[in-house]
Amino acid sequence: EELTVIRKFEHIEHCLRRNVQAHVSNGFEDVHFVHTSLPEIDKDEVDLSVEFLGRRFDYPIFIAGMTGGTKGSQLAGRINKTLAKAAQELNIPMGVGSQRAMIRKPETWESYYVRDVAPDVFLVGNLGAPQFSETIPERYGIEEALKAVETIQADALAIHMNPLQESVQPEGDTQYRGVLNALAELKAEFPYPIIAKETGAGVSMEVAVRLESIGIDAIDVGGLGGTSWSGVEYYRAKDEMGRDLALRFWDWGIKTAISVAEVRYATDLPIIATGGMRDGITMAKALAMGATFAGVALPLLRPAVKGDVDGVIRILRRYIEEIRNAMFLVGARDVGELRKVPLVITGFTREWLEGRIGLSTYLRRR
Ligand code: FMN
Repeated sequence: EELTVIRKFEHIEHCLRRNVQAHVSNGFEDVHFVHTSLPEIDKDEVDLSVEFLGRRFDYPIFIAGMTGGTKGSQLAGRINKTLAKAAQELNIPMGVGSQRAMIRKPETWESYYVRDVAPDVFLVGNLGAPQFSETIPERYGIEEALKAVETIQADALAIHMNPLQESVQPEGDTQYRGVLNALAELKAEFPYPIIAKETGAGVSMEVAVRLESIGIDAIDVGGLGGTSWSGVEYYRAKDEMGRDLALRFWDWGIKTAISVAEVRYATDLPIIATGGMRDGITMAKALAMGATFAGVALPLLRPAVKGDVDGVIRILRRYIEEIRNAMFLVGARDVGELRKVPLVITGFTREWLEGRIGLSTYLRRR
């Protein structure tokens, strides 16, 4: 019972103390804008707002879910409230971390609760896909999903798909049988939007098509190239076998840039491009490729553990100004226009996409 709680605490420690990022890029270095010497717009008129699930947001950045339910609840509560204050100030959405600890120990609910400091923020709850597997006798269903959303007055629920992380940790939940079916049943009854999210290994077009077919409302691609959960598990491993396995799979997955292209090509779902998004030019590329948001987790953790709201906002404002500048330099007045600017795709990303999708069709209709 204590395990889930302690595990989350260890994750945060390793994320702060070690390098837990992928050793490979998220692919956006293969995506190029074409500089425009005559943008024919004023930089001041660039509008960064986006629409998502019926709401308007001032900026195309999503604070990805990280925590909740850690030991004593103090640390997690501080992180979530700090992120929430920044999200409220900027009018951008945010997620909380896995609410499994809260389902098990309802008294930890306050560590996920941010409505007192962020009354208007678009808040996304979080549960894990394996908990819905038919293999688990006490599997989650609509009751747990409602509890996750309503206890914290969230606006939507994220279901994280993390088979990579679970498969390389000793106590991992590697039951994934019947998850799609369970999510289809949940979606049919559940009154809130559901976002399916990966956690660092990316979503393929085949998976995206299945998620769209059961009515999932959006996909956070959570691609390879940022935080590596195998990396985190490598540091947590208890023996050599565990370390070897985690190390071998450290860079497993679909890069974020590639995942965005695949999901955009194969579905009409709104996309959150998370995974190694560390600057505004990269974020602008993700938006141009068809994402509605760039999602960020790890870079915000350090100021958030200190309760440094200004520190979180400073990082986000830097991204925002870099996105704005990139949009000006390609003559895009808003994110809609950004999706129509020419993009050049080279290297590994081009090769991958040529093998998997109609690259020119995708580039035309992204
Ligand atoms: N994703 C989840 O869906 N549930 C979680 O509980 C969760 N916990 C996380 C804790 C930490 C400390 C970090 C850094 C990430 C966590 N994530 C979790 C994954 C992030 O939402 C995100 O998908 C991933 O870290 C990639 O983004 P990044 O490269 O910007 O960190």
